[in-house]
Amino acid sequence: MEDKENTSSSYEKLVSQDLTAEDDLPVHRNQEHQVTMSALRPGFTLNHYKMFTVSLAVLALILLVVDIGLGVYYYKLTDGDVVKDISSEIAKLQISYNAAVQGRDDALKLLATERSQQQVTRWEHEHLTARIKDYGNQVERIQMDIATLKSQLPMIREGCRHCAPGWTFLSSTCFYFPFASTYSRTVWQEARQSCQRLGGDLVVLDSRDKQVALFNFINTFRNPSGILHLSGFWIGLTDAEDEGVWKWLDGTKLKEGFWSIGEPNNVNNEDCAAIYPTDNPFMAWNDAPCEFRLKWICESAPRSIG
Ligand code: MAN
Ligand code: CA
Repeated sequence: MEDKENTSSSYEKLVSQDLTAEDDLPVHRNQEHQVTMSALRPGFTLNHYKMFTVSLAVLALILLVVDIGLGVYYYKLTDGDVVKDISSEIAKLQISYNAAVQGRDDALKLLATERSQQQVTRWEHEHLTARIKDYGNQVERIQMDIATLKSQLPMIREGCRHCAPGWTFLSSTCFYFPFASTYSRTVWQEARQSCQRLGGDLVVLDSRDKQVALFNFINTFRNPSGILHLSGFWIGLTDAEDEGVWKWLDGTKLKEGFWSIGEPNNVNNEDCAAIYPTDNPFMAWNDAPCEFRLKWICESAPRSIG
């Protein structure tokens, strides 16, 4: 109360002073009056403070509400369903990612396996192509063999009709070729007896047809690395009775001989003749010592056709 009275009296003093001074300073009176009123009016200042305080309180309340709201929102973000959903989504994405990586690795392994398999298939293809070519060559050879055997069929069939088992029908005659390993080379006389035991005799080559037929046959057994004078086959021709006079076993004299160049030369008391596999069917005979051990060829008359 004392303050209010002091303030009120001070205010009255100031007003009276102000009114007194108005006459002395007429020029600046209104201006100074305004400044003094705004700065010193006590009722207006108090309201202003009250309003200011209320405003501050309201602002504080608003900030508090906003703060609580942010807190709630933060709680929802950090501990609420949204975070849970995001974590769950991340976990799902991680699983999907792991599955995709696993799938990629599996696909890479499969690709490597497929490439390896493709390489193997390529090698197999090359190998099979080479084998097919080889088979083609074999088929050609087999077809040629079949054609040869077919051409020999009539001869074999005829051989069965006209010759004893094991004998070959060639040039209208039955021949026996004791070429098997069970027959070792032997002297001329023993070869002849062997043929006789089989029902024949050593071969008589008294025609070009027979000479060519037998020459071709023995040439299939030619051994170029063998010893030449041991590669012959005894035939039924000898000059043992009369040197230089060659006779067949049936007693007929030789008319046309198919001697090699320089033969017969009788260089070693050579009274027996043999046929050799050479390059010329009409130059294929040699006279050799009858004690030489050679292979031989037998002949027998065919059974009559009928
Ligand atoms: C060589 C030649 C023939 C002879 C034989 C066997 O091959 O001299 O004339 O018959 O040897 O001695
Ligand atoms: Ca000779």
